[in-house]
Amino acid sequence: MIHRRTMFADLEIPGNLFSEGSPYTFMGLPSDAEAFKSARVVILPVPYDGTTTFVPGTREGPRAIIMASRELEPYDEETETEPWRQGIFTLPELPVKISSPREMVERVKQAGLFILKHGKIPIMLGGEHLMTLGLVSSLKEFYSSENITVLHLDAHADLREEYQGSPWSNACVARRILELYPLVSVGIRSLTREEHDLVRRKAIPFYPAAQLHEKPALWNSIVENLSDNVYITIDLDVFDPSVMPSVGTPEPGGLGWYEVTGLLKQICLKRNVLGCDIMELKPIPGMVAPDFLAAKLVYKLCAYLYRRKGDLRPLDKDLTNC
Ligand SMILES: [Mn+2]
Repeated sequence: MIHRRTMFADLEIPGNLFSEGSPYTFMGLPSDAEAFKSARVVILPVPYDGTTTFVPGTREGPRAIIMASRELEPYDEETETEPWRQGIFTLPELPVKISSPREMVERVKQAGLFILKHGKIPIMLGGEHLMTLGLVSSLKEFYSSENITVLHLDAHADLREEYQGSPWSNACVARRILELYPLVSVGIRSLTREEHDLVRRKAIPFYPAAQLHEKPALWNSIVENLSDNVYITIDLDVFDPSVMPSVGTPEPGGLGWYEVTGLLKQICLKRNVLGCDIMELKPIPGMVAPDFLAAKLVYKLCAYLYRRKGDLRPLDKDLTNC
């Protein structure tokens, strides 16, 4: 067993970027240097909930997902694959800087650049949704292509310009992302009048949960609104609270398991997925089903991603310090 610090020294990670962190890995898969080299997917746990305003606790999310992942069946019956064989490597938890959400976003960005530089697909586990901005920022810096869309699965529009006096809040994450890439929002059922006006003004492809419920044909048009390359961000409150109660701001009328996984499968088949995140798990002690749902969702994504990565060209600049 190679000690993590030694391993990361070999991989030229800045010494202070990653902590010793949790000893746990997704599905208990190996965490040595060889496993990193051969992995296609890299899991980045970000246990941060510094700007959460209602009920904190998503800092426990990544660890709960990783713990639950140990109960996953390695074989995926739907795709008839064993997704772990493509290599799923789990980084140690990203050290948290609780006092500065902006600095935390920057840390996520640096971790994202590290993963992308090594030719891997990042899957971030949260933690609060603002951290998505860090990973999306790493795509912006790494890829030369503008041909990227962010698919946003969420109960909330998160399009506020600022919230409680700060632009660095969960409630603003989609607005900040929109400053970087086009956005497609799915499953929304809570937003302000101003947010709704913005959706119309900017003609954001927008799929409220109620409309998807009333017109199932709408599901097919979601993929058509995505560009060739896609980043997928999933706030777990997009699911109905009956299957996903472990979130800070539950909203009735959410999506079901097969609706979400069916959409993800279509996207992975028809588009090039550059990275994903699964955010906002706030574990409820003693209730394992939601934690397991989140773990299985990660594994489903790995199964659907089990295909050739496209040939996006990284930006022609020096990223060796990432
Ligand atoms: Mn939300």
